[in-house]
Amino acid sequence: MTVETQATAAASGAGATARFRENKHFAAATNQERVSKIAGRVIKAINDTVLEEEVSYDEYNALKAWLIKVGEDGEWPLFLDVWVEHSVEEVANADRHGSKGTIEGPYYLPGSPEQHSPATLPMRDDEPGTPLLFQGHVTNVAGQTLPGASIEIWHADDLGFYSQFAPGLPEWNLRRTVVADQDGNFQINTMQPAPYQIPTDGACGQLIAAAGWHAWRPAHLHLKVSAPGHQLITTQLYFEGDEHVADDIASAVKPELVLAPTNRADGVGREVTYNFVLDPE
Ligand code: MBD
Ligand code: FE
Repeated sequence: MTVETQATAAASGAGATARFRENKHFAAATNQERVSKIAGRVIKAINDTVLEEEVSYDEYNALKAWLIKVGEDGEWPLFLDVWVEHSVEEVANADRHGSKGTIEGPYYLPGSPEQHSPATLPMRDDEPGTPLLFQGHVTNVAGQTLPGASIEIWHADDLGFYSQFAPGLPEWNLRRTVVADQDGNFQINTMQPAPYQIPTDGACGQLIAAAGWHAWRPAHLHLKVSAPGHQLITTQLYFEGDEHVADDIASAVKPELVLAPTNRADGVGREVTYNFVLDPE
């Protein structure tokens, strides 16, 4: 048994909650009209559900106990990112003409070590999985190369664990900020990630089991791509043939984001090209 299999929902949830508090600085809600309208609609949607489904006291108390447990397990970031963030992202990126974005998820960490392309993500000597060369270039919507582009990349290992959210992994395992060359080209060597199951032993897992759903996300690379004068895009890339591409628990797959890697001529793993297009600021 590797150390990663000792990861618990409560440990990764506590980590995700702590990182959210550290890293996300947002203005307090000051627009009373917006708060009243949005909170009012959410409360009404819950009440409509109770009335239409004739929710019992047993069911109401099960909900109350479960909501308490989501907090105790630190799983509010996980719950919201899995079941709500995709709609927030759809609204936020509706006007973009460049590359498609998708959700950030709960396991991003700012400040990963920087490396100029060609780069190799930090990994263990015996990192399991199939080597993957991920390459491409970064342009604006007119197709012009963007010097100074950078690609933050993070992903789970072959067992589905993210560094700093599971015990026993090197601090920045499979996380890097890659600086593209003067022509906006990048080459990143990593391991192809595996399909990913969200923690099953916490409150979110309890809901999934109780509802008879599944806990899987397709294998994915997470990315934040930026260049001076352009809007940063937060996205994910998936892999053709993965059964969960059509059935992602987080509803975060878009057809434009599915890669089809091929075997490398030198026999060492797989390679794939994906080009990013950034919208102007
Ligand atoms: C993940 O790795 C992820 O990307 C999302 C959105 C939710 C849970 C775990
Ligand atoms: Fe993820």
